[in-house]
Amino acid sequence: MRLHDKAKAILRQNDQGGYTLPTFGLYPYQWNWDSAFAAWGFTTFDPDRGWRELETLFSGQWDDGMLPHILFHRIDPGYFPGPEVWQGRGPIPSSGITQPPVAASFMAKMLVMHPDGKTRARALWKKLKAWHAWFMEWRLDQGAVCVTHPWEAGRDNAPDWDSAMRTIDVTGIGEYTRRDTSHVDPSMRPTKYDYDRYLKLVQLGASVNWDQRELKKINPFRVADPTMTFTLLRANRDLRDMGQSFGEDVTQIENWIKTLEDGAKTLWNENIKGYDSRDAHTGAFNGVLSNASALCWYAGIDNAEARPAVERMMDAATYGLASFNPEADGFEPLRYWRGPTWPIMNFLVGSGMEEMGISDLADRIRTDTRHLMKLNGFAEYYDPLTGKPAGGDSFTWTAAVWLGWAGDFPKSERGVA
Ligand code: 9WN
Repeated sequence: MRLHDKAKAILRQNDQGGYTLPTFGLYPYQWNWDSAFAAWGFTTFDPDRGWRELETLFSGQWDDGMLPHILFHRIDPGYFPGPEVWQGRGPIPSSGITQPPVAASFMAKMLVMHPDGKTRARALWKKLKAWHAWFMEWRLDQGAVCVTHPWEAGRDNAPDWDSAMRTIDVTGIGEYTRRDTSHVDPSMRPTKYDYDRYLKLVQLGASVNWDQRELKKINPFRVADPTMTFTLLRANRDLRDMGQSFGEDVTQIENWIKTLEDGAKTLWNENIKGYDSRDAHTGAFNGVLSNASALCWYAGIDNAEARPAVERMMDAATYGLASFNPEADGFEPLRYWRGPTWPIMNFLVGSGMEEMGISDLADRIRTDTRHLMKLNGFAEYYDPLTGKPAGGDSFTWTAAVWLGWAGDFPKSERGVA
């Protein structure tokens, strides 16, 4: 089977009728940013199914605008923590945290690929705006966007969180059984130390019914993060442009963009000459160069000073952009977000570079990403030194990245509008 057809087949196989699993077994629910990638991937060959993915995702939106990171449509004992631990308070069972807001940006691409979807896009636009407003109300620190749980950034065990994780007291979390390590090799997953803290943060959130005002007072974990800041900045630009074309008043979104542009500046760490995460409680930078540091171009920030460190990271890997600087202590090429290269991040970074005219690096990232898939299929992530596939396989968002960007076909046929 042609790789292109295999990619489509993965989306079809993981389709649960209205939403798509990231992969069978390991992730048996609908995940927020995975779904945005899935919607875009579907739109390359089945636009109606693409729009439906986003509509199902927003059917789980909370009344305060928050869009959960997991929607538990049908209970599956193969994943922990499930809805009984999270105690989300939305219209359908869900987690209590969110994920990087990439949905508006994928919707903008979908609209270019399928202009007939305009009526559906207009209905989603208002929901997207409510979600972005929630971020702007609850999650800013000096204009940068904070995460309140490592899972929110989508980069679960990134070294960015290490120092804030040390402040979490896990006394009394109780016994629990992880499920992830029964699906994939434990050496590729976060450790028990990490999971204890992930769970404690869930228990804390549930204890205040996920009230953001209360949570802000009691949560030891609040980190201003480049993933969230750059994706929200980009998403607001796309939301504004779509809003203008729909005849909406976009003044408020313009103000959000200015706030986030200023906030992004506060993530620049002169010591590492790169964008870094910052503990909102202590004000201290974490000193971490990651693939999220390279999302500035995706956010429309053309900072020439950011290029050398990113290029060095690329030179130190064989394939793509590692999730953590390969030259740093603690780099682990196969452990999740502490080293592996992730096609979805390669797409966000690479397409951002492409748009901002940094074509040499963009081409490198795209070519590397294509090679990884040609050599080793549609894995969750890959060793950036050897290309070895790791984590879950037949992965939805990896297949979507092939269909929309990395595949062997001309730019005019790609989903990059
Ligand atoms: C927790 C689904 C998700 C991705 C995240 C990735 C991983 C979950 C987990 O899988 O996180 O949300 O259980 O490990 O880190 O980015 O959305 O693919």
